[in-house]
Amino acid sequence: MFKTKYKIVADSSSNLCQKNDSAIATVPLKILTSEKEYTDDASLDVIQMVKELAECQGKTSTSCPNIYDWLNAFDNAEHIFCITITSALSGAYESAMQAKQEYEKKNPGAKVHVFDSLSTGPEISLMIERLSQNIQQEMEFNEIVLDIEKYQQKTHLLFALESVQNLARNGRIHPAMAKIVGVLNLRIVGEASDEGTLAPLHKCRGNKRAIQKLFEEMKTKGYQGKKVRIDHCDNEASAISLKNLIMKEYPDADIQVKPCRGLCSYYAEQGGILVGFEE
Ligand code: X90
Repeated sequence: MFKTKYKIVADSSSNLCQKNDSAIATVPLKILTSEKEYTDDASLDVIQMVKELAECQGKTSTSCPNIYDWLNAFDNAEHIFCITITSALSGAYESAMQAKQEYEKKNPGAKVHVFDSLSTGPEISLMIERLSQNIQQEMEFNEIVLDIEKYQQKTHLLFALESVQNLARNGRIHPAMAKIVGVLNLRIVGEASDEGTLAPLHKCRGNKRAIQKLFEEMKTKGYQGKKVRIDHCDNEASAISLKNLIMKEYPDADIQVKPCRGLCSYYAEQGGILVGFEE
């Protein structure tokens, strides 16, 4: 017998943290140093981790959930919608697909669909919100899958980063891109590409300029006043100035700001801003 009918399971790159037995569960990635392992769950003190990492001399890295982490989070539900960080940069999608196969084999009648977000953070939040709505409206499993795939075409992720050291050191960006950042007061503004990789768009001097560029890029990509989700790494002030800038032109826009959890904080680094929005 199944415990629940529907369940949404995402990884911690979504910047949400929820227990395995809640309707939306999040599965932690890990951040590793030579001395310590940080599990990106509710018990992680993210700001403390960012501080410790800044002082850390040695090599650091991350690891994705394994098949058993996913299976535990599936928690005996009948229908599971699973969303992972982009498969272009992480093994999370692969391990979730293995978990799906295992789970469906072991639980006849169970259905698991794994979405490759080709993105991370706030764009995953938007997908989760849409999934919750669809479940509430009692749409069919296959209908929900199709709706989310269509929705994904209409959502985007932009970012502004002050440092891309951790991305470069772990081979997640082209070395040429790492060279152009890291200069004092320079921000890189970019997007999640259609292939789910980081694509740089602009170099900006200073925070204010970066925020303006983010908003310009949003409009170029078709933003017209719908939902925006802004996740920041220890930079609420910039997140709020972006929110205010958007509200000046679109006073009724539904905009929410939240801090990054561990995985996004590690890669977006101190000051980083991620923006997910609907066109
Ligand atoms: O499996 C693992 O160890 C996780 C690797 C994740 C690598 C990339 C994380 C990026 C986090 C940085 C800015 C937004 C990037 C958008 C990419 C599509 C956030």
